[in-house]
Amino acid sequence: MDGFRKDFVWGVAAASYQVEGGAFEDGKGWSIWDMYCRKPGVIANGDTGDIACDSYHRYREDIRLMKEIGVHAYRLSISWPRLLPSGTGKVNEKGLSYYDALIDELLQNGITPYITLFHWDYPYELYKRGGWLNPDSPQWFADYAKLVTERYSDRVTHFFTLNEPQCFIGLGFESGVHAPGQRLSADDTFQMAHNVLLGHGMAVMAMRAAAKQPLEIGYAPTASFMYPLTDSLEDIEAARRANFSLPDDPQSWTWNVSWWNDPVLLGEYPAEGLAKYEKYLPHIGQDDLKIISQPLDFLGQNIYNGVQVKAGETGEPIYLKRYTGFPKTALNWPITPECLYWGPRFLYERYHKPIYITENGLACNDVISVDGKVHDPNRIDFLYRYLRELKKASTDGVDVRGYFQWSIMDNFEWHSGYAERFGLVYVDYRDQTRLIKDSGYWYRDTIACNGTNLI
Ligand code: GCO
Repeated sequence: MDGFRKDFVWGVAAASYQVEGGAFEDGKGWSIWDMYCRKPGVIANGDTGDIACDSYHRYREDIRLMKEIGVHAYRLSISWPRLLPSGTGKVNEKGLSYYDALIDELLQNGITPYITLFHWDYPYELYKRGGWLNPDSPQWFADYAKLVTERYSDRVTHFFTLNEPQCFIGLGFESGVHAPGQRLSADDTFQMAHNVLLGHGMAVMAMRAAAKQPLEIGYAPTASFMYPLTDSLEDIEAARRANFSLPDDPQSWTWNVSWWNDPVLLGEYPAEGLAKYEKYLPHIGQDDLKIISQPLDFLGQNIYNGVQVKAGETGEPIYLKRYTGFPKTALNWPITPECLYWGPRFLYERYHKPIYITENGLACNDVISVDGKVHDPNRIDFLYRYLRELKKASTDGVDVRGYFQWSIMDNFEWHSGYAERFGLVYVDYRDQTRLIKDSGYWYRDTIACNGTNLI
């Protein structure tokens, strides 16, 4: 294929806690993020998601802006404790109605909703019961997935189960810089990870059973992707090896692709990890892998950056140092467009699943200029370079179905609070006014020509 498929999905993404606000309205229960943000000193500037972008009230305006940009799809997440204030049991009808209205508004504007079930705002009541360590936690998640499906699958057909398990386990329970801010042992984090994966599989089963029409279900992990220094077979193999290998440190093991993807897509934990982490692993039940590897329709993948690799003497990956002055974003993340070619390619070659890029973007120090506009040439340049790589992947035969830019608007960037601006739309938090940035108009033009401008 030359370039992107004709029905390529051009989307934008956001997540409930980062944009909604309405944190204590209409019967919503507390999430671990509502709690965590109240802890002194953990979030930049003492920010919270209590109000965020106030999308709980302003979603119509948000959707109007999406329409102006011309996006085909919106990847949103549902706040679990808004639907189930205690995480299980009693349902909050007002919470359900909020997403009814949001979905209907999207559909009326010709924008397809892609729903992520869980983007980190875990119900606090379940956390008090042990959260993902509780043996019932997979079932809790499956019950929630069933509720979502029963309510919305008449209108919504695309779902992702989990967003970035690497982060919500690694940052939440290993390094402790995200909610709930714990530092647990490797025994605990491996147990949690297994329960999370079981939860994913059980949710998929529950959704297929409750669906009112055939659904397309995927998963949205993240990764930093290694890309080869040259096109030599040796360098490519070294980069592939690096991408699917596992970290040695059991206290910081969650940053990897294969422990999270192989069980889901290949039905087995990677042998390297089974050997390396043997003494920390939980009991893995006989049918567990069958449950975890429920057939999926596609793989979602969040990709922001990567590391260049070359082959050493015996083919081993050598991670290359970046040159002085290497391009970086406002968050000091390296700008490495090649990861949007090699990431999808390596994933496709290993898992043979259609791919959506579920997140990609950058933080810039955007300001409203004297002319009243937001000029963000760095974001345009970044998106141009990254999307050009993704287009090349598609041309080279990788089944890339769509791309969700992160994010439709500036929002609550976790422990960085509102200090980092990731949006195509600028948000003035003093009064919640929204302004499409130059990059938003550039994205509109790119969508309009299906990426033929990416040369
Ligand atoms: C993710 C993150 C998003 C972040 C974005 C920028 O899914 O990666 O959780 O919520 O805001 O990645 O850091």
